Amino acid sequence: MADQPQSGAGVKERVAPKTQEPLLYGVVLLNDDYTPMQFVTDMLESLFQKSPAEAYRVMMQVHLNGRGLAGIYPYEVAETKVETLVTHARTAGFPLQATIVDA
Ligand code: TYC
Repeated sequence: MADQPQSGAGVKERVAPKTQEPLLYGVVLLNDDYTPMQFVTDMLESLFQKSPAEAYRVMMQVHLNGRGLAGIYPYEVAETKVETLVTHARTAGFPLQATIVDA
């Protein structure tokens, strides 16, 4: 049939998926000497949806090793998590810091 596209004649036979998975980024908490352990644990539970045991484990990882992964998100979500975390920390008078890294 003359009207049918012929395979191998420059017609795309496979089409790329229309949606792409978003790139993911890690929110990494940084240690300091002043933010209370309980505050960090509470934020890991409330903002990063960690169980109490996992929140404590991550907090201790940061306390002992200097940094630790709080969660993995699309970039804008990671940015908002950091903003919310830092706002809560400053309001409470603590210097807690977090950074965004490639996941
Ligand atoms: N090092 C802090 C203390 O001894 C606890 C702490 C843990 C601070 C994790 C920040 O991201 C942090 N009170």
